[in-house]
Amino acid sequence: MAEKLLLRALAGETLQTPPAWMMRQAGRYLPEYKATRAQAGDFLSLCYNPDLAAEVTLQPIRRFGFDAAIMFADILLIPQALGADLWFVTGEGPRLSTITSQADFDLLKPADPDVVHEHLAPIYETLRILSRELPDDVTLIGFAGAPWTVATYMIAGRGTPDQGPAHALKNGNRPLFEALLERITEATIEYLSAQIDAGAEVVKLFDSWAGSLKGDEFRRYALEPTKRIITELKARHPNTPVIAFPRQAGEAYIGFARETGADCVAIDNSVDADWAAANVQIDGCVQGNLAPSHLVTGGQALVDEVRRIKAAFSGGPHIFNLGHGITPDANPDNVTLMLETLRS
Ligand code: 1CP
Repeated sequence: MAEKLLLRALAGETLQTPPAWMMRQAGRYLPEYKATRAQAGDFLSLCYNPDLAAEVTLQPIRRFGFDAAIMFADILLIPQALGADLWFVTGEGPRLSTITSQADFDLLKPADPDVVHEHLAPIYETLRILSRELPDDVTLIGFAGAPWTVATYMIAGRGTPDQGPAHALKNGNRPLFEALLERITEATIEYLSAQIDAGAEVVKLFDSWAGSLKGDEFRRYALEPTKRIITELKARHPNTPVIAFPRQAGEAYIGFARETGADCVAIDNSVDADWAAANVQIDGCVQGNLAPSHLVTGGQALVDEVRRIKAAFSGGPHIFNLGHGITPDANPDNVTLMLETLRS
């Protein structure tokens, strides 16, 4: 059997048709996802139910035939494993207990492997089910949030437009901020390593808020923790590729793979594909970068943009994806059109 397309692209091969998957491909734009979620009760119950989490992971594979499946879970399960309270407010998003003082931090659990694994055992079970049930040509992706992005939620207790509370803690109590980042980094290494043991063939680090760190702070709090996680994972699992997604990094995408050891850099849609091909793809595989809004509007504009991105990256290794997650108002028919265009 030929090696899976996604793994070939990650190994640096230039393919005529790039492998494709979508961020948030299991999500609320799919009626079958909404049905399974209703069956689970709420979002977190879905994440911690291995049979149902595996089922929603498989739904977009069955419907569309993507080249990769990303396990269904969330980046905020790590804070919960460390002892933070976590709940989801329907229609609004996640809520967590906040960390703004040393006393808050002291309540967190240590990042010991046993602590992490005890809480996250159902996620590993989801991966084991998926390893058995996925079609032979589909690659299984595990993931975690990057430390800075996870910290922004732990500090503020919710999603924030400008990550203001996290910047305030960083500027006001740097030792505490750095201790929190360190705790998350250690837990993330154990979590991703166990995901690989449970069957993840690739892991991805989501640094969704990397773009709000500039200059030296981008290096210290986005690039360095990513590098540390990848270095440790490569020591334990030398053959497992890592995708890094420092979203909205702009110019800082240049050299990010080289400096962190990532096998692939995922780029958001604020960056032009021709620019990324010239400046980022020179170092290896890139993933991206269709604007999710095209899957709402569809039509000729979608077709033209898929062709343009495919052509821009055709000179090197490329994984076709969106620049960010698909939105709940997207039309599934546009996903079909996207893949037909890409593969024709
Ligand atoms: O009600 C629902 O069904 C909730 C919507 C939802 C979904 C489908 C959330 C809540 N999480 C998820 C799953 C999820 N989250 C996956 C599963 C796999 C897939 O892609 O199909 C993944 C990889 C994530 C990662 C994630 N969660 C990120 C990083 C990627 C990104 O989108 O930037 C972030 C920032 C989160 C936090 C989170 N979880 C959910 C929401 C709505 C948010 C964002 C909250 C905010 O900032 O306001």
